[in-house]
Amino acid sequence: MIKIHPQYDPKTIETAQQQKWASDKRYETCNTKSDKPSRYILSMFPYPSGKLHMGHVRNYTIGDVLSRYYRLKGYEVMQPMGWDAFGLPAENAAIANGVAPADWTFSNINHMREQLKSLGLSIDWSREFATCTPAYYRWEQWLFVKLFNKGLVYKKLATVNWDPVDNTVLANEQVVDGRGWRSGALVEKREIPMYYYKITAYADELLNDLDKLEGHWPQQVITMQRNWIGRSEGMTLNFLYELDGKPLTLEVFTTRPDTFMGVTYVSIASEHPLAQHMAKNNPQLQDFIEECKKGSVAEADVAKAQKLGMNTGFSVKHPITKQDIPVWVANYVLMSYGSGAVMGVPGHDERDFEFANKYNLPIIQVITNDQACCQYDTKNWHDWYAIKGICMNSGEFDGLDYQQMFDKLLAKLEPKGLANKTINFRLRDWGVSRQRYWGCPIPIINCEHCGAVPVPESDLPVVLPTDVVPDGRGNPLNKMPKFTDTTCPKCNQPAKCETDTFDTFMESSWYYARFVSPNDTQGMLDKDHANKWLPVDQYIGGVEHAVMHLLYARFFHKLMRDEGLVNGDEPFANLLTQGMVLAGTFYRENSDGSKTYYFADEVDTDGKIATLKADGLPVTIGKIEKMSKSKNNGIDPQATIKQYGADTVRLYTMFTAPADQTLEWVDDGLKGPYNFLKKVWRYAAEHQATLQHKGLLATNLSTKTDDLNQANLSKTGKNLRRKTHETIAKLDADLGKRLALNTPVSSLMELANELTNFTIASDDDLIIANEALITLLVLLQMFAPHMAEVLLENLGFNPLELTYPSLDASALVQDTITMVVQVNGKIRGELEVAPNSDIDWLKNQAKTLQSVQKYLTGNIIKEIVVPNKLINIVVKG
Ligand code: ANZ
Ligand code: ZN
Repeated sequence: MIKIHPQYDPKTIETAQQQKWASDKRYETCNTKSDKPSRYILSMFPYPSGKLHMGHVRNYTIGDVLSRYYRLKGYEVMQPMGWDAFGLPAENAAIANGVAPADWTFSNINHMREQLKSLGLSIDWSREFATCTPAYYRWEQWLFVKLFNKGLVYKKLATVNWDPVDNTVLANEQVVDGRGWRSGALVEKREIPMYYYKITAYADELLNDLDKLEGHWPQQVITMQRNWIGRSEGMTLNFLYELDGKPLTLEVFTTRPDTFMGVTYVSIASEHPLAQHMAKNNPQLQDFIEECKKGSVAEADVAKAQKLGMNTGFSVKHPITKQDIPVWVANYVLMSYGSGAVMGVPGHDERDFEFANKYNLPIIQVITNDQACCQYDTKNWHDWYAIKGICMNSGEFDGLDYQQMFDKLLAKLEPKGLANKTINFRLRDWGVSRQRYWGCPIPIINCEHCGAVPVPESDLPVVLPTDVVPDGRGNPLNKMPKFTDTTCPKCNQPAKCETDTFDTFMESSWYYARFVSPNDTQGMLDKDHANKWLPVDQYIGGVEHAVMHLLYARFFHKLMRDEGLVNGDEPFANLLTQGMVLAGTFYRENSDGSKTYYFADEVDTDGKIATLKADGLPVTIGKIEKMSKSKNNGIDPQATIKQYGADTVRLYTMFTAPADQTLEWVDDGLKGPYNFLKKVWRYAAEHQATLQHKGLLATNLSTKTDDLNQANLSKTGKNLRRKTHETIAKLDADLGKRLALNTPVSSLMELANELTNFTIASDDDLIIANEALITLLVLLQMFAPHMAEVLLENLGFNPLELTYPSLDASALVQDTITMVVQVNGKIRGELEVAPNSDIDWLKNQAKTLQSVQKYLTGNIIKEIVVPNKLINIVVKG
């Protein structure tokens, strides 16, 4: 037998264990059917930024604990890992350091893979892939072509941020205060053709299927998805006008047709065709429209921007009152929503009120409500905002409520073609074109004669050249005839390859599915393999991906389903959103108001005051914030693993906070789990020595628990057995049902405490201690896999044969209970008795207690027994 070193030495054992797991391919899974049920556990894959952070550590440890749990429970578990490898940071690094994005990315991957391995994750590395390889992205191109031919992908002009100095399109985050982040040039808006995925065709399904996820996904995420899809029921209404003698209509979308009689103006987007038309003979309006083009195109920025408008001098007729209504161009109207035109009801809409107030347009109250707080007045207007009620100042509609007005208006105008019941979604089609180099090429050939022609399936993939160092001045692919020059597949004339690449959300939308057959060269997915593993049983990731990523992945799943590639409607059966990892901050304020942040190890602090080690002068203790580079409050996982070992880091991140809540990192906190592991190690070593001395085997003793005679066990022995089996039941419920990963660690610590305090006084006691230790180690193996496995192996167990410890329900039964004895409701004594003892016997026992007898000074008129709890004797006299 191997001799256990009594000293816990994480460094040596962790490296050795990791090498062993790699060489025996312990965690590799196969795709053939097995008689075991399967579980697919997936933590969101990382962007290869270069360095693992604590958020990763938390994310991947949660996935790993659950993977190990289900393996013990007899499941075949797949836990894969890959790299979300396209994206802007690689191009920025290229600009800063002159390295090719491909080289930067792959060297980061190599580094981060080693970091991940040092955490001891039970990952199936045979399935690893990076999304920037043609073997992966060719299938994204393949699907694009299929969808293009089905009409689910289309081309449309779109507005982008344009940097006129660098001649490049900027992402929203590259626009800083209206200027290009690199050049400092004022950013312009430009219209360029882009490809769109028709996600709106799936809007209803994406919304309705959220019902299926109820109870399996965090409610907050479901709500965010619902809001993002944003279904609004309302009406399109038409105002009338004439142009060159022709009768025409201007369409608006409203969710409040009940306010139709309160319209005092109509505002249209600057891109609206009517605005464009009016501007032809109106240079001032032309200038204003140009002005609207400036600034960010992000919807949130549009909402925040100051409301600006200009009267076109043109008016339309209200179809009921026949009054003239002025038409304004306004910067807050989005061309992409509804009809790109809004009926202005400043009496009841917040933005319209602000606009009308600014430009002195009339404000009319048309809704009243007895519940409203106060007299309607434009000064307390805000109290009336968004209130539904009864129509007033609305002529023939006076006195009607929302629904009545809705129905009457529709009945009146629909036959004339002036109104329609309309459902609008806030969700927009997904623009997937990016004018970037480091992404998946869009497989389109632009031909002068045939237009946009998809690359034939047999010519896929369109491979992105990797020996390129972008300089930030436009897409380098445009300067590479080797890439762009081609012939049109339709007419065989010279043509150009598209140089735009896909939004990187495309790659992360289906990687979960590719893991089932990562090396398939024949198709996007292998259907049999997909059937075996999908949907993902447990998905784990940050709540920051609650909207976009999850929505796009759900959309892709439905697209792939409709291509016949996967079954089922949803990709992720269960979702856990892990909380952020936070840490304290230390800073000094500079004379210009900016702050210089210091790392925790540069500072001496008692928690109340802090000084900088370098100069001994005070620094300010700042807020506890998300670990970030800008605040210098990140804790390096690698350094922490080096100091304590991965097992301690894993335990610490699991038990410090519930998985879905924020975790406040405190370096000193690592000592607790570290000492716990040391204690378990020492106990196991002593236990092994005892067994060796007696010529016994732990594996052998383990089989003897069934033969224990319950009746003859010592009281302390029974208590330890009960604790052992309570722990088995508790962890099963915590991990399998409640997704609680912090409380199991405390339970294991409690079990270890009882075990180390237990005195072995008999052969039976030794069997019980042995059972407790083996149970502790098997369960601990999920959290601290390196040390637990080494200890189990040293005790003679084969780690490949470990299963979740079986629960002995009889061990949970308490064989005596304490009952309270009262006289006239006051506690006068206690009885140690067997549970469910005979009631009459209990009454007699109670009366024999000395402490009780003292008070039985009169006639006993009543004896009440609450089973297993109390006995109350009522006396009088
Ligand atoms: C009149 C009105 C009165 C409105 C009122 C609201 C309250 P949701 O709920 O998000 O669908 N709207 C319509 N098209 C728009 C566009 N292209 N750009 C900006 N705003 C637009 O919002 C629907 C409401 O947003 C519509 O209902 C319209 O204003 C405005 F007391 O019409 B409402
Ligand atoms: Zn052609």
